[in-house]
Amino acid sequence: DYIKSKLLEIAQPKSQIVKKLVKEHGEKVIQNVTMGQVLTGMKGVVSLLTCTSKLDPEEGIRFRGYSIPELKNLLPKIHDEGEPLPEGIFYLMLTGELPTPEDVRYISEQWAQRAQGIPAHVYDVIEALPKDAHPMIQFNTAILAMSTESQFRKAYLVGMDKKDYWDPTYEGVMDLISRLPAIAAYIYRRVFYNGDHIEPDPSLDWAGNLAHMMGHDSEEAKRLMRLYMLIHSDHEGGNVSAHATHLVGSALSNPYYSFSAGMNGLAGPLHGMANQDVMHWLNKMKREIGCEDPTEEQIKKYAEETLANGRVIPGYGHAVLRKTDPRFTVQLEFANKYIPDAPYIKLVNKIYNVVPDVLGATGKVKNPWPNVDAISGSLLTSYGIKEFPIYTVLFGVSRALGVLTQLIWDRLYGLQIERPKSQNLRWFIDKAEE
Ligand code: AMX
Repeated sequence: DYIKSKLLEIAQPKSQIVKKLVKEHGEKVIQNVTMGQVLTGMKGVVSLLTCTSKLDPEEGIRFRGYSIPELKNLLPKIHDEGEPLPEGIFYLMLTGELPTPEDVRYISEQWAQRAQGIPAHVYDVIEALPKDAHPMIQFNTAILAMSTESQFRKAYLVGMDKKDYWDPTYEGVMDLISRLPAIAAYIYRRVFYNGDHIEPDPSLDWAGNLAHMMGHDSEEAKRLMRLYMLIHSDHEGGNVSAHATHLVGSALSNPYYSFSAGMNGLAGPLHGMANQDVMHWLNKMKREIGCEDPTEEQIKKYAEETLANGRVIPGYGHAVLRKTDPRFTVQLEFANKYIPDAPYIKLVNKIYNVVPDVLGATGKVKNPWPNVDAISGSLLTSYGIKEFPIYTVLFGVSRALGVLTQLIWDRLYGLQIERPKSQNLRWFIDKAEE
C-alpha cells in the first residue's frame, strides 16, 4: 500500500515537532479560559490538535486549507461538471496533499475490495434488532459488531511497539470506511424496502455505490450522494462526533469503538440528527398551516411559535460559525441549478428569507444563519430519498472520512490519553468570589 509509506514519510517529521513542542514549550501559556466558556460547553477553548480541517467563524470549513468552492475545482471527479469524489477528500485529509486521479482510483479500488470483508454476524446482529429501531441504533450496533475484526487489538496484545500503533489503526480505518456504505444501504433497504437488498456494483465509486445499493440509481442521485459525502466529512476537532471519536480513541480503543462513540454523539438532535428534525419541523409547519406552500408571513409566525414553545429551530445556528454555512450554500447552489422548482427547495429558500430575522430578534442566538442541515434533507427528498430517519446515517457515513483520518494522525503523532480536569460547583462559586 503506497499510501502507507507516503504517510509515514510525511508524519515522521511532524510527530517529532509535536514531541519537541511538548518538551521545549510545554509551559507556554496559549490562552486564558473564562468561567463562562467552561460552563457553556467549552466554546473557543483551544484544547485539541486536529490537522484534517479548520473552521473559520466567517468563512466556514477548510479542509487542509482548501474551502469547499476551491475543492469543487481541485479534487478529481468523474465528469467535469460533476462533484468531487469523496475518496479525494479522504486522501487530502490523510496526506495534506491534493490527490491525482490515480490516487483516487486506488482508494476507490481498495475500498471496494475491503468492503467485501463484512463478517456475516454483522447482518445477524442488525436482523436481531426490531425493524423500527432508529436507523442510527442499527448503524451503531453494526459498527460495534464489526469491531470483532479489529487488527488494532490483536496487534496490541501481541505487544506491538507504540510507534507502530498507527499501522493497524490505518488498516481498521480503511476497512471500516469501506464497509459503511453497504451497512447503511442494508439498514435502509431493511427498514424501508422490505429487506429487498441490492448488491454493490464493483465498477462504481464509494458514494455512487451507496446511492446504487440504496436503490437510487440515477446519475443525479449519485452526484448528490458524492456532494453529500464530501461536505459532511469533517468540521474540525471540537464538534461532538469528532471530539468523541478522538476522546475514546485516546484510550487506545480500536477505530470501531472510537467511531461508534462519535456516532452516538451524531445521533443527538443538536448535532447530526438535526437533518431529520428539520424535515419534521417543515412537515409539521405545512400540516399546521394547512397548505403545501406557506407564505413567508406564515413561516415567520410558525418560527416564532417554535421559539415561544421553548424549542430550537433545527438547521439554524452554530457553535462556531457566524455566517451562512458554506455547506448550506453549496447545496443551495446545486438545488437552484438543477431543481429550482422542487417544492421543498422553494420552501428552504423562503425559510432562509425569514428565519434569520426571527432568531436575530431573540437577542441571544449567536448565529441566526442556516447550517448544513437546513437543506440537506430537502435536497435528498427532492431526489427521491424521502425516508428521513436515514439522513443522520448518511451524515455518519461521510463523517467517518474526517474523524477516522484524524484518528490515524492521533496515533502518528503519538498523542496521549485525554484527561481534562473537572471541578465541583463549590470550586466555581469560590472562584467567582475570588
Ligand atoms: N433555535 C432556537 N434557539 C437557538 C438556536 C436555534 N436554531 N440556536 C441557538 N439558540 C439558542 C440556544 O439554545 C441558547 O439558548 P439558551 O441560552 O436559552 O440556552 C442561545 O440561543 C445561545 O446559543 P448559541 O451560543 O447561539 O448556540 P450554541 O453554540 O449553544 O448551540 C447549536 C449551537 C447548533 C446547538 C444551536 O444553534 C442549535 O440548537 N441549533 C438548532 C439545532 C441544529 O441545527 N443543530 C445542527 C448543528 C450543525 C450540526 O452539528 N449538524
